[in-house]
Formats: sequence, C-alpha cells, structure tokens
Amino acid sequence: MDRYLRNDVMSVQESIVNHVEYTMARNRYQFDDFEAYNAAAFSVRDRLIESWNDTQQYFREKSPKRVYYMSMEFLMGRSLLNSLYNLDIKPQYTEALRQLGYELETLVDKERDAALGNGGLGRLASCFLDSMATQDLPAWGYGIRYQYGMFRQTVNDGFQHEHPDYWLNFGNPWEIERPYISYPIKFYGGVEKQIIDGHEVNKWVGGEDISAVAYDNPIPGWNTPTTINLRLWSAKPSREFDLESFNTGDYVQAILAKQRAETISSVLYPDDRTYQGKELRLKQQYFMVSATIQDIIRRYLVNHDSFDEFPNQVAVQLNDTHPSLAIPELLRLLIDEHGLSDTKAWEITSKVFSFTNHTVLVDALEKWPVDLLEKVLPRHMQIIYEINWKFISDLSQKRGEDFALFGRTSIIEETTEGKLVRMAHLAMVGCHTVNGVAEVHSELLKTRMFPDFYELAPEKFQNKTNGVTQRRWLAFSNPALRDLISSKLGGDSWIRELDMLHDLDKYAEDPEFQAQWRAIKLENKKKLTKLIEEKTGTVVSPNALFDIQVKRIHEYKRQLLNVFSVIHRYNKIKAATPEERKEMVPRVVVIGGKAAPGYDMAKRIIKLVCAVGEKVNNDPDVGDLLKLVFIPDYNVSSAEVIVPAAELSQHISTAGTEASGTSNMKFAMNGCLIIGTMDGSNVEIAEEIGKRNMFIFGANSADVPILRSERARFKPPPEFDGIVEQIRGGAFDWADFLNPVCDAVHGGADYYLLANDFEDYIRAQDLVDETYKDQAKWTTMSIKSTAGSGKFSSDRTIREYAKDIWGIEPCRRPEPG
Ligand code: 26Q
Repeated sequence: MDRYLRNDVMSVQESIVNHVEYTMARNRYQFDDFEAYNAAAFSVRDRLIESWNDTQQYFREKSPKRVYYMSMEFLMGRSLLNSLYNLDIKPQYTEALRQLGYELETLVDKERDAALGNGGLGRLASCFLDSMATQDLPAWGYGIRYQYGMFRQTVNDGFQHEHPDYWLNFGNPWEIERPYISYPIKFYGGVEKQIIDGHEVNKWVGGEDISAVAYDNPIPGWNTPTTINLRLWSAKPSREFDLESFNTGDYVQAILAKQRAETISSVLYPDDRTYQGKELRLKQQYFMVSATIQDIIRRYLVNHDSFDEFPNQVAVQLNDTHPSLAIPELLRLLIDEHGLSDTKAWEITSKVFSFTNHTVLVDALEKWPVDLLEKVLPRHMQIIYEINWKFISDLSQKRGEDFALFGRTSIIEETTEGKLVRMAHLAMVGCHTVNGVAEVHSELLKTRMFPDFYELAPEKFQNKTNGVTQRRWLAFSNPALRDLISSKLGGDSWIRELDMLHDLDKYAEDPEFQAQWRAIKLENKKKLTKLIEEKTGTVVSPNALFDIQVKRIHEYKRQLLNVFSVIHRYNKIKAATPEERKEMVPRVVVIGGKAAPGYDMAKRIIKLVCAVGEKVNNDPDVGDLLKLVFIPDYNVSSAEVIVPAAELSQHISTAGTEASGTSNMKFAMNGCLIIGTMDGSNVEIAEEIGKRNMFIFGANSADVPILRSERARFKPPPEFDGIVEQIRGGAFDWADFLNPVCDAVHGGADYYLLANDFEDYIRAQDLVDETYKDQAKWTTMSIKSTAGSGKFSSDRTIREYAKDIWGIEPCRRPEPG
C-alpha cells in the first residue's frame, strides 16, 4: 500500500469529513464554517506531518551542518492558504470543500493570526523560515509559544485600546504538542564549588525549576518535498516534585506555586524600544535560550561522542540580542554539565554564534542590570564576567593599557545607578559575525554604533540586506497579478527565482499589458475599500489614489509628517475654486499601526490622525478629493489585503533611523510606488528600480547630525508653522490633548527634523499628483517597481546568510514516489 495520503478531490473530501467526525467529534453532515475550517486545517496538517517526518528523517540520515534561527518573535500570520499553496493542493481542497457546500475563501478568514511578534523583526523571522524551507536548507526556528500574542488594537474616538490576544482559545490545528520533549530550566539559586573526579567544578544549585515543553510547527517549502520545523517552547511546572513544600504539608500552596511557572511563556512583550529591566522578560529570554541549547546539544550527541565536531554541525543565528544569553548558556552546559575545559568550551562557542542587529537607535540597545542577572542567573553572571575578563586581557595585549577603550568596549557598563550588562557587546564578543540589515545600516554599525569593535575585528562585520517572501507577499496575496506575471514570464519559476521579474521591464510601456496591470490594481482597491468600510465605517472611492502608511507608530517613522501633508492638502482644497478642484487628484490616505501601550506620544499621534480624518472626511467641500482613515489592528492578515491595493506607500523615516524596513519591499513587489527618504533599504530599492521611478525626498543620513545640531536656529517654513498653529488653535478639536505632539516638533525641539524635510516632502507629494494624472507614465513606473524588486526576496537574503555566515548547504530529499 502507498504510504502517502492521496490528494485527489475524493480523498481530500473524505479526510475533511473524517476530521469533522473523529477529531472534532461533530456531525459529519452538519458543521459550520469554523468547523469546516478546522477540519480542513487538520486534513492539511496530516499532509504536512508526512512531509515533515520524511524531511527530518532525511536530515538525520545525511547529518549535514544545520542552522538554528533563534528569535523571541515569529510573526507568522495565517497558515491555511500558505500551506495549500506550498503543498500544491489548493485546487483539490477548493473543490472538495465546494462539493461539501463551503467556500475556501470564506473559511480562510476563520483562522486566527499567529501574531507572536511585534513587527519587522518578527515578520522577518517568518519570511526567513519560508525561504529556508523553500531552498531545502537543514534549518529550524526556535522561539516561544506565547499564549497571548501581539495585542489586538481597537480605536475608539481616536484613542487606542489594547485587548489581549488569546489566540489559542479555540485550539491550534497547526501545532504538534510534544509532551515528551521537555527540558528543565532553572532560575535563581546560587553557585557551589563541587569536586567531581578530582576536579573543582561550579554547580548551579537551588532556586526554582520549571520545564520547557516543545510544540512543533511544520513549515512547508514551496514546490519542494522539504518541510522544516519551528519549535516553540511552552513553560510548564517542572516534573520533579518540589519535595520540601509538599512535605511541609501545604499541598495546595505548593500546587499553586508550581502553576506560576506557566506565566513565563504567557505573554509577548510589546516593543517600546526603550530599555526596561523587566525581570519576566529576562526570564523569558533565558527560558527560550536554555531549552533551545539543550535541545541542540541533545540532537548533536545522538551521533557524536565528543564536542569536537560541534561547530561543524551547528550554526546559531541570534535575531537581535534578545537571545544572546545563548552564549553563556552554551558555555555553562559545556563546562558545568559536560566537563569541558574553559578554553575548549570557548573555542567551540565562539565558532557557533552569529548575530543580527536591527536597530540604529543607540538608546534602544539592550542592557540588563548586573544585580538582576546575578539574582536570576547567578552562574551566567559569573560566566559573563569571565568572558569580559578574557576579552579585556586580550585587548590589553594588543592595545596596551588603554582604559578609555576598555571602558567603551567592556561588556559591563558602570553607571551612577549601578552596573549594566551590554548585551550587544556580549554578542559582539561571543559571535563570529555581526550583521546589519541594509547597506546603510551596516555602515552605521561600523562607523557610529560600534566603531571600536569594528577597528578590533573588521572581519566580523557583514551586511545582509533584508528580504521578504514573494510567496506570501505577491503570489498568494495577489493571485491575479501572479497569473499575469506568469503569463508573461512563461510560467511560475519566478516564484523561486525572483530576479526573473526583470523580464517584465520589456512590457513596461505596452498599452495592453498596462491595461491588464491597472485592472488588477483596481480590483484589489475594491477589496480594500470593503475592508476600510468594515473597519472604519468610512466609504472611500476606489477611483482615488490609494496612499498608504502602515507600520508601528513611532516618532522616527514620522507618521506626523504624513498627517501634516494631509492637513496641507486639506487647506489647499478648501482654498481652491471649483475649477481648480476639478484638476485635483482624489486621494485616500490610509494610516495604520499599533502604538506600544506605554508610548504616550505614539498614542497622541493616532488621536491626531483620527481627529484630522473626522474633520476632512465630513467636510462637504472636500467630498472624494481627500479621505484620511486610520485602519485599526494592522496585522499580517490585513496587510495581505492592503499591500496588493496600494498605489503609493510611505517610508519617510528621518534618514539614519530605520535600520531597513521590509514593507517597502512588499509594496514595491506589488507595483506600488514609494515615497520615501534615503533611509534603510529605500536606498537599495532606489538602486534597483531607479530613483526616477520613486519619489525620493529629504535630508540624507550624513546631513542629519548637522541639521539636528542646528535645529534650534532653523526657521521652519511658514506653512509648517501654520499647520502647528492650526492644530494648537483647535481646528481639529482636542487642542489640549494634541499640544504635546506640536511641542515635539516645534520651538527648537523636532528631534526627527520634520520641519527640515517638510517642503521637499510637499514637493514630492505634488510630483505624485502630477505623475498620477498621466496614467500611462504611472503604470510604467508601477511595472518597473515590480520588475526591479527581485533583489528583495528573502530567498536571496537567506542564500547570503547560508554562504557567508552559516556555511550550510541545501539538503533536499528525493521526491517521493
Ligand atoms: C526589547 C526589550 C523588551 C521588550 C521588547 C523589546 C523589543 C522587541 C521587538 C525590541 C525591539 C523589537 C523589534 C524591533 C524591530 O522590529 N526592528 C525592525 O527590524 C526590521 C527587520 O530587520 C527592520 O526592517 C526595521 O527597520 C527595524 O525597525
């Protein structure tokens, strides 16, 4: 008998109905949409498991070097459609469900997003998994199975409210619980010297024990038999009974104490980019790191009896410094548990790890108080001191007694409030490479953020420009455009070789192709129009120019600059004659994104967007010429509707503040034009698709420090001052509440240089209008955006990591059958 499940319509249908009856215990003739979704998901999962098992078996047989991608965040979004596409079984499922009386498209919306991430960094990790699977790399992801993902945002009268995202409420068909794969994790306690086999060793004893239990999430590649794994850890009470408390008789208290263990993996911390020494966050990081390193060592030891081969078998990528405790944890396990010498353990450890930095803001670098680390992880604090001691001794060998240099580079920072551990320095010392996420960002790492380390070890510094998966972000979320592209490129191979998009260039001016291109955009805009009405109640015209800025709300991203230009446009419409109004290009401006719950200014910015929207959208003089909507709860699933519909998208951070940005890549792939500054990956997008096919404005990163130092003397353009006065004067109501927003950009403040860039931004916006009037020209630029976006596939990024950092190669199992 064939050991594989069959994928013909009948077999698929049978499998769905069986899951309704036997997995969900519902009536096989009567089930609702959610149940149908669940049954379909379980049925797809069966197929994923087959592929997963065979892939893992093959990796075990071949035993190639593997890479482990460690991240505190994975922003996966939904899985059903992605799995159907990647396994190439969507038509059969569509038909099987149709015959049962269900529409796949409706069921897809029943799935909750897996939102175990904040934004860019977490979504990047998810795109990387897709690219690693598609390229058959022996790779795994490791993270935390938070019970509460990214909060759900509602906006009421312009005020953000946060709601818990208890996403596992109705079960998660995509995960496989592995109760037998679990590891003990310790916190607190102390370090004891013990004599074992005549050697003195340090033992971490006492404290609190919990356990980490594995949940596996299969990640199928596109058009390949490979399915890799994302292993997420969930905290459970430890299995060893805490005899002491049980024996003292307080049985119930002892149980309750154990239950607290589960809080460790309960909630994803929202990113506020300002360092806060939250003990629970530190425990989460260590929890993930320790379980992962124990799991990696266990797997390695299955077919090795010494650690000599470890660096040839294992590469670990740290997604920012969040998992950097993995470095002292590997050292601890090698020395304390496996009896290696300090020297040998360091030799191994320093070849295994590499780390990616995702930030430009020096204040956002992660630092933990020594006191806290000493309390929670006493043995690790010792080890960190030893790493630092060795680092500084080596440094003094090379550079002599340069105490200023020691101070700047030390892993320990001494402040008036006490000592801090600089996690980036720990990572820099413990890793064989460090990389930025776009060319300009990687330059800033060398010149501005870590110049001393660059001077000491220039060979460690690399660039790996981010990318996104064209499967989710183009082929699956924009199927009409996919089909059009495939029809011109002679098939769908571009879905794994995105550089092939270059061939679209030759159709950029073809009127017939242009007409098809525009028709698809219009249909996508109609879908977004529906979403906007559903989520905001505002009706917008699909014939207007759709201008979008969706990303986390942050001052450096300058959503405020966008709002100022909307106010400017509003004023212009109000002042125009009816004839002049006829010449204007109608616009729908969409802003969306979450503010960190504690980030007061970001919340006020949301309020301003809504207040301006309220005024503009209800002004009969304006009509369809201008609408401003704030889309609440921007997430992966809404992005999948928004991105294909966008015509213009805004990436307007102050130059030198956005490490990379990745949504700009998604928008460009979908034929959306970019208005932006020369910041992050915009710079490389401009290289690829040409500045003349974008709307670039503003100061560049070399000028920013100078402009910033001179800003108290800078006289803003009158128009800018006028808008500030308008807000302060109550033109949009809420004057008192909005005053702090005005203060931040006015009177010598304006850290992010809105006033400096304002006029050039308005000029670029005017050029947008002029260009849009010439639809043929606009469409040419749009096609060229897609054609030039090949570089921004995460497949390319992952190939670079695999070759330049990890030293790993594809390991593709033979096609079954
Ligand atoms: C830190 C400490 C405590 C709690 C939370 C955090 C925390 C969590 C998430 C700090 C930062 C983050 C996320 C950072 C992030 O998303 N950075 C973005 O990474 C993208 C992928 O490289 C880049 O494209 C963006 O430019 C960058 O802002």
